[in-house]
Amino acid sequence: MASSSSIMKRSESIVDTMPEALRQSRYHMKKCFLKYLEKGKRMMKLHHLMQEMESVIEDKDEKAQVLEGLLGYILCTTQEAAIVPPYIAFAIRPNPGFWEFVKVNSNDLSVEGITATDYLKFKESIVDETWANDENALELDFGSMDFKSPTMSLSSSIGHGVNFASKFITSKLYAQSGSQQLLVDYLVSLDHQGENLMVNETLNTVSKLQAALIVAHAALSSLPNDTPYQSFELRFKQWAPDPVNLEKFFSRVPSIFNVVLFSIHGYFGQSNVLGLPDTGGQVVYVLDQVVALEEELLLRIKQQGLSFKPQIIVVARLLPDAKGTKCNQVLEPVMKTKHSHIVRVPFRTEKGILRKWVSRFDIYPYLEKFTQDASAKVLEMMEGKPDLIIGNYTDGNLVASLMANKLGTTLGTIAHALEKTKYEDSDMKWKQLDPKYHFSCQFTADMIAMNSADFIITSTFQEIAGSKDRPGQYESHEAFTLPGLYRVVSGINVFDPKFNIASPGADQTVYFPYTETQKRFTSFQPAIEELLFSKVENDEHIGYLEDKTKPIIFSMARLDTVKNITGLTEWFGQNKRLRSLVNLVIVAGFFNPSKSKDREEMAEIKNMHLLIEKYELKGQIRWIAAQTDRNRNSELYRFIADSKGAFVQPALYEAFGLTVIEAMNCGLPTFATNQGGPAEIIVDGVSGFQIDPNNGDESSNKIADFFQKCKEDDGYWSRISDGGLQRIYECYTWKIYANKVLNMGNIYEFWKRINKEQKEAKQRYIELFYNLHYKNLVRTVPIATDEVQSAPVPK
Ligand code: UDP
Ligand code: LCN
Repeated sequence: MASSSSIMKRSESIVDTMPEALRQSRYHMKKCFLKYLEKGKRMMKLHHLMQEMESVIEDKDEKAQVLEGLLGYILCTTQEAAIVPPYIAFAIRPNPGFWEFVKVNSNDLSVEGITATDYLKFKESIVDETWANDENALELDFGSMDFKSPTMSLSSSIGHGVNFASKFITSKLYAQSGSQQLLVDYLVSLDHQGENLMVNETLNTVSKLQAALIVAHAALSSLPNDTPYQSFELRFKQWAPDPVNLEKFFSRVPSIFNVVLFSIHGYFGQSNVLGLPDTGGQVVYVLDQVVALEEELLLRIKQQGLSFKPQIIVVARLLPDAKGTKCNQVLEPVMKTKHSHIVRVPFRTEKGILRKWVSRFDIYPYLEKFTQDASAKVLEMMEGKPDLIIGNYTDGNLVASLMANKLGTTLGTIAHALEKTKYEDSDMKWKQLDPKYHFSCQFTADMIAMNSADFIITSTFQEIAGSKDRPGQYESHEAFTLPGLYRVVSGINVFDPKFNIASPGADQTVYFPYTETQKRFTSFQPAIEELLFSKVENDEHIGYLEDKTKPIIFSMARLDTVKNITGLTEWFGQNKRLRSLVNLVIVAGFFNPSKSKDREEMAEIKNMHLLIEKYELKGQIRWIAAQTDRNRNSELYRFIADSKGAFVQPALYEAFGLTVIEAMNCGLPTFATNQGGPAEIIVDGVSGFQIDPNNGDESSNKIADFFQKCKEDDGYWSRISDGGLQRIYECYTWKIYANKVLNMGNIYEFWKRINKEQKEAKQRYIELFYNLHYKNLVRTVPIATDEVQSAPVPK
């Protein structure tokens, strides 16, 4: 494939270079474009474009020539094309966060650069021509209020918003004397339950504060008390703000004591919940996050010389129909913390409290009432407003944004997954998908929360701006269309400094290396032996392992289609070499499809059974039902490490992938999908391996090669295991995370003040959108009813 640098200069745009590129291959391109047009109006993805091009250019050398030229480069950076004869419009993404749109006339191959808005209209005309041409079709332009706000410009800055904001604040404080007053006002405003924390009203101007600081410093310094100001004036000048010191300064400012987190859907609890529908990594993430945030808050409060107690509340849904979990309890202390609680608030409808679980896709009708009830509860428990509100996932983010807006609190949002990118063309096909998934509500709620957020916490760069080949989850919200409903011409800008990467970790008191033998939870060993090796088939495990001496490849996930556990089972089934080297152990779902409430899970369960039959896997596979005890699970990872095995995470797409870092923390060499977060966590061949979930042969051979090499090179397995651990300690710990997130809370509180006017204008726009549009969409989602009468809420 041609490299862009060899054929395109940085300054050149696609619209400038495409005419020449088409001219060079005019004969083939005309044929190729005719082929594209053959089926009439439609959308085509890159692989379709390539496939059809390859079918048209038969000669191998000619094909290579086209692909190696400029045209090859342009095509390879194309994400999709919209065909409306005689035109073909291309959406081209030369680099993460950078897009160009061009329209080519297939008759004369003339090229015209078009705007994102025109491209969207072009796409819409494929499914709804009348609406596409309607001059009054609703267009959303969240960027229109951002014209005064600073944004970043390089792909490499994406996700480092705090650095950018610190630099910007520094230069503003330095350059404009008036803006220093903003900082003074901020410091004066810092209080905790009415008690002034930093400076009092008598020091409410820059000059008064400066004077006071000078006196304070003089008193504290080692200089004799009578030393004249002039003799240390120069040193004071050197203390003028710089971005690094400013960030440090903000991390010391006592502005956060009370934090509210929202994690609403699913079963949110501390035991027996994992593996239940909609209940996966988000729960683990939020609980670990609370422990880490509390620890960091306590440390900071101590460093600040204060004696306040922090308070963290996680607000989740109260589920009377708790299915053996504690999700029907209103209040529950968070384990491993002293000052943090889970507070559960029920969903209320006209008929009373809803008892049963509802899928995250059907959750919208309950959220407004939930926000009101949750806000009242939080204000009562905290005896005042929180200092920071953080949402998780669409539902939690929406509720967090409504509450933060009402209370004027700084808002952070987190999206463990944005559903829009999970389902191909989910925006264009929204009408078709809405009865099942209610994407119109979900994408609208996402737009509202993202734009309300003062900062957005992401786990990886990929989540924001994707990789070279694949747009990021947030990037896919920059411009998109729901034909017939609205067209988003600027949804979110990935160069906005609100984006920050703070990757989670894994609880290291649970997930520690297999070599730390004195810490190991040895009491689980007999149960694990049974789980893996007994020949009995029951509700907990089916299949068996004939040769117990072989290393094990292990995978654990919810049985969602996207997790691709069935894909891994099929790769294993098809690869004789791999089967001769290792056994396969899967922890996922359960075995009876009729017991599942989840549409996708049912299909995956059936498929697992079919694959075990088809490839005659019994004797080489052990399929274990979902496991809910994380201590035992951690020992399972370590047990597999003892067998010199590996962990495999084969997902079609994974936003982050907590199992990947759990396995790596246990010292288990890990193979993980190259689609999404794991591609950033693992440095291929050094701290683990990346596998392509869309290329089963290549992936299963890569795993087989590893085990082959381990046989030939004694130290190989340990080198990869150590590489994984090193990577974790450097980048993926909760300590690093908590420090970053609290810095965000501090910096963006001030940032909000210096960008007050834009923030307020945007919020008005969002409110309008919420009231006039979102609420109507919510009315289309059916309200669930219980078969039995609603019960009183337990205390
Ligand atoms: N998990 C578990 N039992 C299972 C499946 C998963 O305890 O049967 C845990 C797993 O250890 C991890 C979390 O659930 O902590 C899954 O998080 P991940 O980020 O891998 O995926 P998600 O489910 O959030 O998409
Ligand atoms: C949800 C997911 O799908 C995972 O990729 C993440 O690891 C998890 O949440 C925690 O953020």
